[in-house]
This record gives sequence, structure tokens and C-alpha cells, in this order.
Amino acid sequence: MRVFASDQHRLHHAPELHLGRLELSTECPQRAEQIREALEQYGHQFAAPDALDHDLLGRVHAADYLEFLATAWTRWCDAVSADAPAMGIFWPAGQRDALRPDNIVGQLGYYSLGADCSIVAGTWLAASASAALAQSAADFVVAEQKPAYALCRPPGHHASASQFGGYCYLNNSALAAQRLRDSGYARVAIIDLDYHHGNGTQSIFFARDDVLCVSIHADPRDEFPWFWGHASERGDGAGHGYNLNLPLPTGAGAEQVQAALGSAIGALQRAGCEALVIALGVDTYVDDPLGTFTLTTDDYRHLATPLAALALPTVIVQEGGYAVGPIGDNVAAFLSPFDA
Ligand code: Q9C
Ligand code: ZN
Repeated sequence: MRVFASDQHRLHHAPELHLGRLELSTECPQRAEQIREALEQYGHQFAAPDALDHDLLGRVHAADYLEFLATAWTRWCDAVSADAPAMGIFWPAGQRDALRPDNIVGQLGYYSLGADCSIVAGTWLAASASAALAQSAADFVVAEQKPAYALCRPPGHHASASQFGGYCYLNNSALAAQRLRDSGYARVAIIDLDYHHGNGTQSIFFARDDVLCVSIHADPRDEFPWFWGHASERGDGAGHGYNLNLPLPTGAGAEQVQAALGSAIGALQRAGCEALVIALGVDTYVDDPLGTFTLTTDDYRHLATPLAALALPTVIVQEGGYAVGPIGDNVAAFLSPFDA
């Protein structure tokens, strides 16, 4: 399979507030390095991304948020310190239409959903390179009518139009879906297989009927992102019926995930989707340090089989997955049915 990858991700490894302590994030550069090494060994064909299309970025993210992300680190250094990561500490809790503060400390709360990630010197460059991979993979799929994989890091599915969080800054999967839409596919599906609910993707497309969002994830009553991902969230206005959440209980195994995937594929077919983005998190793996699901490496091949059989134009975008040792084998197992 064609794999889009970049070294720019190495510029980003940021601290996170984890259960009351500031620690270097679980979302580490070794994740992408392991995936790259494994996919090289399995003989996948690597390609470099094209330049990021800022018009595309602007169709998914708010202009003021993009300006904030691009300048946050320098503003933080000027106002606070270059020795500490830029992160939120106050949020407009419960206030729906809070006015945006002018100060960088206030804006970090305004533009984020939590303190589980932060901004460091290389964050914007790494996030924009990651977005370029998703865009380039979508362009490849359109041009060649073959599937492609974007080795995105940092991940994207928790980032909304104007908020970062959950290790995500730019929503790579949403950008790939928007690119497919702009290339002429009338309706695109995003199937999100990450252990965590894809709240950012859901929010970006919630009022739209041209992008069907389906997410299979741990029940938000027990897991991050806590406040999104319930089955009752079905979309707004014209988008009603085009958002589908399939939460699973803590400890769910391959059979439960496979059954939910059957429902996801049914929804995709009923909606008449012409192209597919798979938000591939492998934090559903049995030994994942953040997850509780029990999938094995073989299960990823079985999960991908009915998705590959759809034979739709398909972009696979890397999201989470924190068991660094086996992460490459898990991704390779998922990709294998698409090469058959
Ligand atoms: N210190 C993705 O999988 N933080 N994001 C959990 C652990 C939230 C996961 C706290 C997990 C975010 C893309
Ligand atoms: Zn995740």
C-alpha cells in the first residue's frame, strides 16, 4: 500500500497533565518510528507529502484557531516562559458564548478541551506536516483509485474546528474526508475505530449530511473524552441521522468490536457513501496502556477485511495506539486486507 510519512513529527513531544502530574506524553515519537519501521519491513511503498493546502485547512478549522495554533508557542515564550509547555489551566466552564480573552493564558483555555496535551516549539510544524499527510493520501486515492495510509502524528480526531485536546491539534481524518468531498465524492463516510470517541470529527460534521461519522469506542461514561460519544448524539438539522456513536463497555473484545463494525458498514451503505476515511486507532489492543479492549494483532486483519471488501476509495489515517512495541505489527495487520 502507498504510505505517506514524514520526519516532522519528531519536532513534537509535549508534556501532559496525567492524573495530577505533569509528564511527557504517552503520545511519543517512537510510536510513528515503530510504525514506519514495521511498514518498511513489510514492503509498503513510502511517499513524501505535498505542501499543505491552506484553503483545505480553512474549510475544516476556524481561521482564528489556525492563527492561534501557528503563533501560540512564540506568544507563550514572550508572555510566560520558553522552559514550560504552553497549556490551558482555565476554561469557560458552563459558559456557552464566552468572549475570547486577548491574553495567551486565557486563549489556551478558550482553544482547548483539556490539559492532557500542550503546545511546544515544534507542535505547529508537526501538526501541519501530519495534516499534509492526510491531504496527500486523499489526493493519491482520488488520482489512483487505490487505498492509501497516512502515518499521522500527532493524531487528529479529538481536535474540533477550534479546539485542541486529546493529543490532537488539526483533525487529519476530517481533512481527508473534506478533501474527498472537494474532489467530487458526494457523500463520504468516516469510520473511527480508535478506542476513544472521535469528538472533534463528530463536532466538525455534526450539522452536515455529506459526511457520515461513525465512531466505535469505549463508553464515555467510563473514558475520555467524557462528555461526547453517547449513542444519543445523532447529528443536528440536516445532519440528523448522519452521526452514529457505537459505545462499547470497558473490556470489550474483538467480537463486540466486529459486531459494531457490522452496524457501521450498514449505516455507510444505507447512506450511499462513495468514499471512506478510516480513523485507525490501535489503542483497542489488549496491551494498550490507555485502553481496556482486548484486540490481538490478528483481530486487526479480521476487522479490516469487510472494510477492504467494500472496495470504496479509502484513506486510512493513523489516530491513537500507545503499545509502542507491537504498534507497527498492529497497523500492518490492519493494512494487509487492503493489499490483497
Ligand atoms: N494520561 C488518542 O488516542 N488522555 N487520544 C488520557 C492519559 C486522553 C487519546 C490521559 C487520551 C487521548 C488520539
Ligand atoms: Zn485513542
